[in-house]
Order: sequence, then structure tokens, then C-alpha cells
Amino acid sequence: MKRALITGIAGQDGSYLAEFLLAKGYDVFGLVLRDEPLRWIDPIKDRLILMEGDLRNQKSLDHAVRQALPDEVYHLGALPFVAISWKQPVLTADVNALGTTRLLEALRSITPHARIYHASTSEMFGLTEEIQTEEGLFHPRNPYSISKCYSHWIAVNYRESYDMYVCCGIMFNHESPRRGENFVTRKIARGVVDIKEGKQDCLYLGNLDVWRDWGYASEYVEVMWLMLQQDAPDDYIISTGEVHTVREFLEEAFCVVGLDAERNGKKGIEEAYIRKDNGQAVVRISPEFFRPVELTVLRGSNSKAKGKLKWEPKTRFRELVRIMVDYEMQNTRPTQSIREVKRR
Ligand code: G4F
Repeated sequence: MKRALITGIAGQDGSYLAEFLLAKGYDVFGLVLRDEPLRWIDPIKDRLILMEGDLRNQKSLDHAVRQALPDEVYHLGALPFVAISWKQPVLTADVNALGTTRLLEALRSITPHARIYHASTSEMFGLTEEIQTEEGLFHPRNPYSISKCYSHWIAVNYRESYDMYVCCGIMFNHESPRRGENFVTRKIARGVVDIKEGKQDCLYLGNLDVWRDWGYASEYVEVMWLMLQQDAPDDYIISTGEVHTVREFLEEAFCVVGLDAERNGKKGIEEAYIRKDNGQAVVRISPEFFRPVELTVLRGSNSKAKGKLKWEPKTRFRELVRIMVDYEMQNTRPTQSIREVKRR
């Protein structure tokens, strides 16, 4: 039986990957923070070997690697929220950049032959309107993506310096019902369902006219595994190649729940979406959700992954919106106060 170690196992990608590897017969070890919510891995918790650890603590990583003695390592643990990274730039760098280095150091000294997947991100491309390939230049525009550029390059450097099998998956946005509630897709999916069910009056959003290449997270974990089954390590973009705006996601979500609302006012801070049946505003724009610097378009070419790994995404945009909204409709929540809703 192969042994896999996953950092960030309790998150969206970690939980899908753990299910995938268990189905393949792996012994799956996972690193979790003390008091981390384990909701998504709860159904499979008894089949996992969970270890407490923190990417800021070298000893805990050494211990986890010694316990797991992994054949494969999936390094997904990170502080992933772009907007928060401006508020916590030092913590972001410590966890994402130095945390990766600490993990690589543990692996280099304890299991140098383990195959390693590193979760890199499309955010590294930053200021660009082009469709990106693996050769694209990086121009990161926030503390999160700057920390990720460091962790990407240190991962590449361990491959080149020590001949370790390290692959970087440059992941474009990938979403699912397990997405954190602060990310815009989940926030919209939850919000429109709560509005439809009368539990929330209005959803507050930021810039609706940014374009993202949104894939379905549950399909993206297979390709992480595929990267580690090749003859040689390499880096790959993982994306759909298709872009849509936040506005399109919102309007599609309205369609799925059957909410008839139309835009009122000029696009931007003054606009609102008004419900046709009662004239109430169901979406307003709030400056607090705008970022100091925005990435207008992020779009990736997945040709290399298609060609070399024989992988391609199946779930397209409209289906993804439906999956996320359907999940919220089937998992209803108590009514929230307006203050709680605005804080998200
Ligand atoms: O859902 P988001 O917060 O994701 P973002 O910033 O694109 O980052 C995600 O994808 C990256 C891969 O490209 C990962 F590296 C990263 O870890 C994370 O998984 O925001 C998407 C877009 C942004 O342009 C944002 O300005 O939606 C816009 N937006 C508009 N209103 C909003 C909101 N974003 C959030 N979170 N909340 C809003 O109310």
C-alpha cells in the first residue's frame, strides 16, 4: 500500500483528495491544525491518520513526516484568502512561503525520495490579460500571490538542487460546495438561496466585473495525483480555459433558484439588483469587498496537462453554478442577521 501525506487535508481540495486516494487504496495521513473544523473529512475520519501540525512549526512537520514516511506528499496547506493577505502579510508569508520551505526541509532530510505535489496558483501571473501558459511571466499583485511565488520557486529549486521529484500544479480558481464561505462563488450560492428562502434580504458584493477561470474542485484532485505518476516531475497549469465574470455567476445563480431580479443603475458602486416581485434590493455593492489592487482576468491554457497527463475538466461553468446552488438548497441554515451577512 502506498502512503500519502496531505497538508491542508481538512480543506476543500484536501478532503476531495483524501477521498480519491482512499479509493485508490492509499494509507492517507493528514496534517491538521489544532481546533481546525473537520467537517468535510468527518465521514472518512476513521479511515485517515490525522496528525496535529502547523506549517510554522518545524518540529511538528518533522514529526509528521517521520510518522507518515510518505511515498507521496500533497502540499495543499496554505492561507488561501487573497483579500485577507493584505491584512496579514507577515503571517501569510510565514505560512505559505516559509511553511513550504520547512516542509521541504523535513522531506529532504527524512524521505528525500518521496514524490511531492506543490499547490501553486494562477494568482502568481497577476497583472495580465493574456491566456496563460506554463511559460508565462509572474507579476504577483498581493501578499498572498507573492508568498505563493516564493513557495513555487522554492519547490522548483528543491527539484533542481537536490534532484527531488517535485511538481507544481498552477491551479486556476476551483470551486465546489466545500469552498470556504468567504470566497465569492460560495458566498453567492449561499446568499441567493437564503434570499430566495426569505432568510436574508440582501447580498453585499464587491467588483462584479472581474473574470475568472472557474473549474470544479473535485475534478482537480485527480490531476494532482497524475502529476506524481509520471516518469519525470514537471509543472502544469490546471484550468478550464474558459472565463466568466462574477456578475455571470450571480445571474446564473439567480436562474438556478428562480429569483427574478434585474440590475438597476450604472454598473459599479451605485448599482443594485432589484427583485421584480416586491421591488426589494437583493444585491448591493459594498466598498469593503473591493481590493486595493484587482486582477481583472485570470485565464489559463490547460494544453500541457491535456497532452501529457491526458486530463481535462468535464464540469463547465453553468453546471458548476448549479452544483453549488443545489447544495445550498439541500442544506438550509437558520435565518441570519443583516450584520452577520454583511461581515462575510
Ligand atoms: O473568490 P475569490 O475571493 O477568489 P480569488 O481571489 O480569485 O482567489 C482564489 O483563487 C486563486 C486562484 O486563482 C487562489 F490562489 C486563491 O487561494 C483563491 O482560492 O475572488 C474572486 C473574485 C475577485 O476578483 C474578487 O475581487 O471575486 C471578486 N469579488 C467580488 N465580490 C469578491 C466579492 N470576492 C470575494 N471573496 N467576496 C466578494 O464579496
